[in-house]
Amino acid sequence: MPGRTLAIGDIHGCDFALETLLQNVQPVADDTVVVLGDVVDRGPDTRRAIDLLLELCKTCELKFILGNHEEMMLKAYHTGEWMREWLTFGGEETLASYGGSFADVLPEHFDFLASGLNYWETETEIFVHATLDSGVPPDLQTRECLRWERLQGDEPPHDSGRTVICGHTSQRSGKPLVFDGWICIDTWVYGDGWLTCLDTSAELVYRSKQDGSYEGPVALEHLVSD
Ligand SMILES: [Mn+2]
Repeated sequence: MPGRTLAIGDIHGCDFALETLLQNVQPVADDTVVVLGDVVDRGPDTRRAIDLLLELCKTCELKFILGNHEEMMLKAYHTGEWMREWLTFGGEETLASYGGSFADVLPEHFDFLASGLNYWETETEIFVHATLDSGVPPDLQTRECLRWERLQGDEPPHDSGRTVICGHTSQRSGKPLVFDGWICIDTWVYGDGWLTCLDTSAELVYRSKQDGSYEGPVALEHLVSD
């Protein structure tokens, strides 16, 4: 039996939500976990969230997609550009989790962030942080589209016929946004929402909160936003 494909939405430093989710979903060697980006910033412990993902790499296949927050952090680190913006949009919490400065960030954590993909695809899905231009193949998308643009909810399905699984546009309902050809699973864990994991073929949702709350698995169709 083939393994599961498990997409996880924006983690934003919510280490305990991630730990709770992984303890319940229990990825095994045949599973592929797709982390949709924005692992860093805003929440209380980015350092520990990345440690948990590095640990997870030893258990199963992990695909990490780069979010706009990782893009900001890497740009601030390498060039000094965007530093003010990044610190304002949650970078301050990230640095605090390491001890206060870039010098405290572990080299293997930078390596992990730098390994981030623009997107990842299967026969049936395209996984991306923010959104895609429906008429353009994934490898020709702009970085603005891949990591920055907000999902409006009325985009046409992608020309490839594959379902786009994305994060970035936080759903304050705490529920995935589902419409024809699209599933957004950024469900606002750093706010008052949930961290969502979607088993894409079974269409099952597992979700957790930073306070350790957990629900799942629940059928995706029972959870969709209004
Ligand atoms: Mn984002």
